[in-house]
Amino acid sequence: MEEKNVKEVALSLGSNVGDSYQTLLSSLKDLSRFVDDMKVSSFYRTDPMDMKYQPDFINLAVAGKTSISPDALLKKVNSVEKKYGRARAIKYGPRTLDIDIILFGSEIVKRDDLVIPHPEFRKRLFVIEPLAEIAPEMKDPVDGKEVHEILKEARAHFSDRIEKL
Ligand code: PH2
Ligand code: MG
Ligand code: MG
Repeated sequence: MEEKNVKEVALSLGSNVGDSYQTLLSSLKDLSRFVDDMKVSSFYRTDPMDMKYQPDFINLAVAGKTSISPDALLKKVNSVEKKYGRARAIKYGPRTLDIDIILFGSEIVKRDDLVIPHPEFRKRLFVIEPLAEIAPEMKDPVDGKEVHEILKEARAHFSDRIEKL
């Protein structure tokens, strides 16, 4: 593996249908097959955002290294979502497993099927709070801010409940 092609990636995982805790725990094993030096945050119970009237979510973050492309990573995380029977009838609605790519090294991707950095992560405490636990110094390539700074700003603006399990 060529060192220069290794990128640091951040993923956000969430579930609010079925046995969310078990689904998330089990999906981490799948992720560890293609995310190297994987770090896993605490699990958090979080208020649903965007679509309020749905069950609470369990969210966590994963950080690690990879030498595959953003597209290859997207395919792999999509296949893990599918393995746990992901059905997504409604945008922002309930799901058995959602795995979002939040950051991918310094890459900026803007396509219909993939946007990196994740377009909404800066206002989602359920993404930033867990990520700050395991990768506080990871940088948002758009403005160079580090995750701990993004968290400080998000805490000043948002108060959605997130509770460490
Ligand atoms: N995911 C959404 C919409 N709203 N709210 C919480 N708390 N956690 C999520 O993972 C989440 C959400 C769409 O992906
Ligand atoms: Mg998603
Ligand atoms: Mg999502």
